[in-house]
Amino acid sequence: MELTQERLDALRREFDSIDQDGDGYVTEAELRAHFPDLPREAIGALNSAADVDSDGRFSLEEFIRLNGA
Ligand SMILES: [Ca+2]
Ligand SMILES: [Ca+2]
Repeated sequence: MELTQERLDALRREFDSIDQDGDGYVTEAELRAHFPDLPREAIGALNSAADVDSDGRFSLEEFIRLNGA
């Protein structure tokens, strides 16, 4: 699936809204704060699958990849 510019912009906005301290990375704590109803195991699974470079947080690039890039 090819990402349109529009879709990329929407993902970037979503990423920015989850990245509460604005450091350009989404941590597990920020994910949990943004999705309070998500069970802990789901976030753990999400993390291991999507954290490509295993630094324990999401970059925008990883977030975009996670969402179908
Ligand atoms: Ca952050
Ligand atoms: Ca990472």
